[in-house]
Amino acid sequence: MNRQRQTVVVVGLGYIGLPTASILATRGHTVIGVDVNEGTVRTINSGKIHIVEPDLDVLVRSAVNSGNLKAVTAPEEGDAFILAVPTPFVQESPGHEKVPDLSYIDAATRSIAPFLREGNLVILESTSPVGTTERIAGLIAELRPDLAQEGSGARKYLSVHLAHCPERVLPGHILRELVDNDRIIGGITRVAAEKARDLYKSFCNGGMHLTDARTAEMAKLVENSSRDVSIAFANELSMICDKLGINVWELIELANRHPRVNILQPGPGVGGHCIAVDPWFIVAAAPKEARLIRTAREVNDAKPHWVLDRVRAKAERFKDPVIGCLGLSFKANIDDLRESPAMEITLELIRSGVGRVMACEPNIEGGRGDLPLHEMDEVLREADILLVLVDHEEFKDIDRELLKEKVVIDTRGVWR
Ligand code: SAJ
Repeated sequence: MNRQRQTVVVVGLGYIGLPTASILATRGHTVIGVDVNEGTVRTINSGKIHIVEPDLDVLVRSAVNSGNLKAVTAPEEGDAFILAVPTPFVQESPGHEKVPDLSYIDAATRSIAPFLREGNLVILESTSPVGTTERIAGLIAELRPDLAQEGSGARKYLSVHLAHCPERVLPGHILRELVDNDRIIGGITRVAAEKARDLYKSFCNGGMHLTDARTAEMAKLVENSSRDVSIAFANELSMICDKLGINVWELIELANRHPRVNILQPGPGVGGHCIAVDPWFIVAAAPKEARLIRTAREVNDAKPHWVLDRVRAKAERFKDPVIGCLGLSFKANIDDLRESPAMEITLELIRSGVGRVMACEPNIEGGRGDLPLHEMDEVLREADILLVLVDHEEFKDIDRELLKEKVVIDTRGVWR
């Protein structure tokens, strides 16, 4: 393992940047964490965290206490720079295409450019469309012509080393996966990939797979698209089975007994900030060719509307229906509401006045904005329609006797 200590500047202290900065600091590197949000910087410097992730608080506290991690609002000089900023998409109105928004990456690049020195390593970790690492190289060459070798194509002969090393950790298990997962490391040059590998080796036990930057960018997009397509297949099956009067959960269980079949689980839609976003980057780059990837996105995005139609149809039977929404987060046993289909469905039920909505989210205390939350017992007592939106552990052991008088719409197969 390479133990060479470096000064690492990590730009963006969110779900990926903060754990990465902290783990680097606890492995002996001097880490300068940069975030534009002053509140975030203050929180981290006091040894606390602004996001929810198991054990991250302990890691950050130990990194800050060691003196190796400090958070600041503007970059400084260092040996290596890691960019871990968001890459959302913007909805373009004319063709309703969704295109990647690279403004955070551009801003991060501009912010580090004045501090770059010859021989520095710059790593892009943010999930990015193919060509983004080259774009960063171009931007650096433009902003710092002194770092581009005279008379050459600036991108190719930049005297800083550039690599893409996409993050692949699963929210809820970030600290374990940061250490154990394999890494794909795509360098603009081979030397860049090797330098990035040496840095990751200081905390990562997984395999290191070196490639070029474009392949690494595409690999990350493909991983999440592959999962999206598989979930879309399960979601489509659930709608077909509903029409044909077949229990989709039993069907999938049986089909998965085939040695080469592994169907995923249907749900109310696909949430989170990754799988529902990244496939669009492929569609935007190759709209004619990416037909399956696009359709999968559309199938998954349409699922919440299908669920809403089913609730509306059942609600018609009641004069003043009480609808109990069980779960709001984007997946089981977390409190993260980003792009959550459960949240989308619950808010739409409230907005369209289908009935009185009682929402229950065991992982969140109190309420969420103007959405009051209820205890599970209360919802089970009062609801006419029980809508299961997330397969939280708490819902699995509910006494089936309590469900007998209810209309149950179980989008996750919790009570299959
Ligand atoms: N879901 C289903 N059915 C399934 C599996 C998932 O409906 O069988 C839904 C979930 O309920 C959730 C959504 O899909 O709404 C996404 O959840 P997830 O657990 O599949 O993935 P994320 O978004 O938490 O994390 C993914 C991971 N990617 C892959 O597994 C290929 C993670 O490794 C990535 O690092 C992360 O995206 C990311 O940051 O890109």
